[in-house]
Amino acid sequence: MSTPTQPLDFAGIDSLLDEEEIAVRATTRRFVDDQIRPNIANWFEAGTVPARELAPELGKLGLLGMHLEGYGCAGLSATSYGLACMELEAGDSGLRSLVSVQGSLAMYAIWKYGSEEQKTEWLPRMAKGEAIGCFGLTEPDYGSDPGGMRTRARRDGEDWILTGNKMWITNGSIADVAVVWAQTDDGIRGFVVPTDTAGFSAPEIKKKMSLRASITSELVMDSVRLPASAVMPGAKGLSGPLGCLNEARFGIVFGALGAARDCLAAALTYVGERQLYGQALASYQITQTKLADMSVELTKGMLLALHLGRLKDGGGLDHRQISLGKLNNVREALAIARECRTLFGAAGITLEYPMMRHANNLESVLTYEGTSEVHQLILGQALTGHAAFR
Ligand code: TGC
Ligand code: FAD
Repeated sequence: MSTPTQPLDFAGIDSLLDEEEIAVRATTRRFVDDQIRPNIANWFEAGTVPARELAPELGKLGLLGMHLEGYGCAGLSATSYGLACMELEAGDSGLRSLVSVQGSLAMYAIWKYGSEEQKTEWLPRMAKGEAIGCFGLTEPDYGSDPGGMRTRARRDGEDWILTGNKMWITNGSIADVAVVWAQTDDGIRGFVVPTDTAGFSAPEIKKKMSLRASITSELVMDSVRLPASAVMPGAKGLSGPLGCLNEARFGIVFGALGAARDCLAAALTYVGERQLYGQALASYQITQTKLADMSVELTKGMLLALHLGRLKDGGGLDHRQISLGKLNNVREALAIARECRTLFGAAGITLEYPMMRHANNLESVLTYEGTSEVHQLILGQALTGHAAFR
């Protein structure tokens, strides 16, 4: 029997988790409490994050590529991975991004589509956080519509010559290896590109108001010469990169709720302490209405995330169900972050409290991994049979 008394788990959803899931969550939460919370406001303000130092720590905890089997990866369940994402994003969406891009995009691409040589070369070091990966799909003119990408790889004898620009690439400037998607005579293919290859550069994008504790970059590929072995044999066509996005989107379904939970936790403490008109802010009906509604949305989002996790672990999760989860949970998390911010008045706009930082981060989360409109269109197509993208 669960008791509905935990403010942040009102429905007693914890009782649905198994021992492994609770242990992964506790370990990740401790890491975030010890290493992220004391520093995150400063990193966010400075627009930086010590990703190279954090990666080996995350690797030691088994959080990099944690849902993959073999090659030094932890081989844990999808639900455990989701719960870890939730704790990481309770710290900051930038931290979850670091882990998502490493494990669900760069490592997953190599794990799923790469040659044995590519897997043994990169995956063990990436799992340890000794090598960092990035995932280059988006281009300046092709974000929601990656099928139109202009980056091209052409054959030159046995070699490939890769030319083009990718935009908004998480971890780009610090990556040791870039998974880059390009048009070829044989359709869209993925390439494993060591970032020290001549002609490859990754200037960092600055002046961001969101995901400030995350590195975002452009990838410039100026006739990058690659050996024949650089292409990933298992991916042909857009379904290759989209298959990786399914993994990262799944993590976000849980992750976004971590940011929302962190905001609600801060708000519950604050409204109990803040005195207005001689009474605690918590004692007013309008405050309680806000808190109740946010608790309802957090609970619904968590039930949805857990259900999708169970489907994924059972092997029966459809990518359109992931779209449903990503659309709902990011949208509601952003609404919760903004609503919590109102409860703090002016104090809510500072980095003393997490709401504004989470809300600003969630603007990126709403956009990346498929914008909310793209996920609405995916659901619209599933519901009606009509594709309305074009
Ligand atoms: P469409 O014709 O529908 O599909 C092309 C081929 O792909 C297959 N497919 C999928 N396969 C696996 N998983 C999915 N989710 C799939 N969706 C479609 C489809 O069956 C087809 O296969 P085939 O064999 O017939 O060729 O493609 P479309 O060009 O009409 O595009 C559809 C659309 C809109 C769904 C897609 O382009 C899309 O999802 N756009 C959004 C792009 C996006 O999400 N980009 C994210 C970039 S990475 C990122 O943001 C990282 S942020 C990370 C962080 O910091 O956390
Ligand atoms: P656009 O596609 O230009 O969209 C603009 C607007 O038009 C949006 O509201 C969109 O929903 C809407 N729209 C698009 N198509 C339609 C349509 N058919 N009908 C109606 N409305 C439509 N990409 C990577 O490849 N790798 C990364 O690591 C990565 N990291 C990122 C990190 C950050 C911080 C951010 C912000 C982005 C990152 N991205 C990454 C890019 C991200 O995936 C794209 O920004 C996203 O896919 C949207 O593309 P766009 O920005 O070009 O917007």
